[in-house]
Amino acid sequence: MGQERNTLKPEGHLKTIYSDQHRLRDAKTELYGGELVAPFERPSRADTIINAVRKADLGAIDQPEKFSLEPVLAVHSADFVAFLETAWTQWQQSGYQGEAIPTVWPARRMQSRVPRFIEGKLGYYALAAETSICEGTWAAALTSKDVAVTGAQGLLEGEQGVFSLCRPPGHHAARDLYGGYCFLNNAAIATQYLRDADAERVAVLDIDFHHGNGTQDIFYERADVLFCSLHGDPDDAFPHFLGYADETGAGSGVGYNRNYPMPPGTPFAQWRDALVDALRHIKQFAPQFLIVSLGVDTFENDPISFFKLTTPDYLTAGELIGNLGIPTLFVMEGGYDIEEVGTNTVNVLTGFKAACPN
Ligand code: Q9C
Ligand code: ZN
Repeated sequence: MGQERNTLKPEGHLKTIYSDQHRLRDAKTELYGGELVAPFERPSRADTIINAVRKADLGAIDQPEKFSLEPVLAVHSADFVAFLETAWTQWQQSGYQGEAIPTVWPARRMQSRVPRFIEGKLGYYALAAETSICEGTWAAALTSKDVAVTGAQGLLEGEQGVFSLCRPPGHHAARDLYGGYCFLNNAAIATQYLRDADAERVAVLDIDFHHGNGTQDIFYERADVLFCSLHGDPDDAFPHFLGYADETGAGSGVGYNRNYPMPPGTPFAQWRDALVDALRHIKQFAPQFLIVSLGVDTFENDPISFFKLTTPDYLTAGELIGNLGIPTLFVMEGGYDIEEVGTNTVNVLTGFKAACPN
């Protein structure tokens, strides 16, 4: 693990990685309820969160370092990455005036070839239609990945807790799929980066309201990465087609995937019991590092979700995670109540810090 593991860090320090390049992702449209609305996943989310981090004085706020595509290609397919890189240009060159939204998919019994034309490509690589691609999307996604990998680098250098304020989020993005507001899977990229450094086992705990289908898919056949996700039952909640309790892994990964789907109206007490159970399995797994896909769309006032967590509950959640004493990287995912997204996020980090002083 290198000598740097013993480097002294200031007491109670939790470093944040942040870049205002997230603002390059500023779509005008989201297909929602049969209308094109202003996206829920908007720049003011990250602005509110970074302001709350500053106010709480959690620790240093660092700019990300720039990383190559290597850590991205360790998780995503090269054709998918090339698609994301060029999608906006191709869409514009086709003469369309609006933002790029898929309208056709390789449904059951159809071909799974990659079509030449952008309309076909969008459907091939999209898992859903709400996530419009616009100018600046790829640049923002690349920086979001840098924020995550810089956070992982912090863990390798001996930090006990780091917060990567990623935007756009990542956990719905699979090896060759985007959607659910996600393009590159920041948490999965950070996880693989730690594995490729010197960590034998890494656990991913996904507490965003939505199932982390992308992360699950990426690590589904692997025993070196334990994935646990607490989320709205896919019977009722996005992404609908993954996240059931009987998805426990495949091949050598059997037993290394755990889903905790919960119904509409789930209160903190029930959610906390699921968290405690997931943490018990993570402890048993004894990972060198823990990645938390941190979404606060579990909040009672979240506009697109159906759990009933309250602002103080996030302190408790952070404390329970911190009690594990595992070096932890928090990677920002969802949370759409702009008013409280900062306070709720910072409460998780504050609870963690209190339970797990450096
Ligand atoms: N009726 C993340 O939180 N649409 N993505 C939901 C609800 C997509 C959420 C529609 C939600 C994606 C990172
Ligand atoms: Zn979410």
